[in-house]
Amino acid sequence: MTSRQHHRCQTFARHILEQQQDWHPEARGNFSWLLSGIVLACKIIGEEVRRLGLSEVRGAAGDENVHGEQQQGVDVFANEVLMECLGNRGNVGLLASEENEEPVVVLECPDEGEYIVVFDPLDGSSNLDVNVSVGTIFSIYRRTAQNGLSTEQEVLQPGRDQIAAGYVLYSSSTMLVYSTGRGVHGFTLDPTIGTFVLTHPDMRMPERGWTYSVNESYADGFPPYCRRFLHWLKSGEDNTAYRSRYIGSLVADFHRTLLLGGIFMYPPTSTFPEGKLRLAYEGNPIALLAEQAGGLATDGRGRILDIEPTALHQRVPLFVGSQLEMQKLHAFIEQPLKV
Ligand code: AHM
Ligand code: MG
Repeated sequence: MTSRQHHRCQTFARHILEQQQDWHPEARGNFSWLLSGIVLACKIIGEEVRRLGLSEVRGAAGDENVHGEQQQGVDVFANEVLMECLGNRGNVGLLASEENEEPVVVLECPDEGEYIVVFDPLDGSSNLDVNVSVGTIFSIYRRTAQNGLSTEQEVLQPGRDQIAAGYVLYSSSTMLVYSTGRGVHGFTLDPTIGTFVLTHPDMRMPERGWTYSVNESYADGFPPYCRRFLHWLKSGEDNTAYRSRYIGSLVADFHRTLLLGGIFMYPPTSTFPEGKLRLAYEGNPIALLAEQAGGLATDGRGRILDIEPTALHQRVPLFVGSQLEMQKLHAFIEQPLKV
């Protein structure tokens, strides 16, 4: 077998199976079946995203297409595809989406519906009009099976209890990056065989980077510690020479930070005093991946993964990146980093 053929056989499904055999030999394959639902949904979403530029195929939400049918926003489409592909797995109890007000109960009984999947179906979708990368973010919890909890309370678990998290980045190539708490692994969709193959095993975020990523147009409304940190990043002090990179699409901005190190920030602003990003759909899954890759993620006070959530759609300031930049940020906050 040539090395190319060998490489193509290292598929996501095989990787999951091997992990299961190594860590959970008793497992019956339920979790793998759930992940395959996410993979299927993301392939369908990725295909739709790729065809978006063909405006006669899909216009803006609310428009009519050539057949006189109402157009659906691609984010609504992505939400429906994930709901469908996960709702029929037979082991998902609850689905919570950034697009839905309330969680959806798929299987009432926790013995059958043992998993909770939380997702942002198409993050950064406003960028699609200008052909910029977007992503799907997901996070998986186990049902706690405690009596008397409402559906929302069941979903409101701290990020440290995630049993898996990841994202799919729809870009020049489509990439799936995930963690089950045993490192971070990246797979690239090979379009010729329609399969995700392992291209980035055991991803590590560099100890430091040379890039900072923040929407600096809001800087006047950032907290003073954040403005001081920005000043340091740009000052060249301590032999630093940082570059600024901001796409405005979290999955893409985080993916770069994961590969190259540095820091991504969405601090509190005057418009969003609690930050703009959502704890459940964005903060927690990204924080799990960052920590598993050797980086850090905080809200400026403490670890994102330790926040006890109080509402499904709650927002959170997000600072995530390499050890060095995160330590330096916290020196400006004068809040020792307790992680
Ligand atoms: P969305 O969930 O409405 O798509 O918003 C989330 C996006 C993130 O992808 C990105 O990090 C952020 O919004 C950018 O916000 P801003 O335009 O304020 O910089
Ligand atoms: Mg989002």
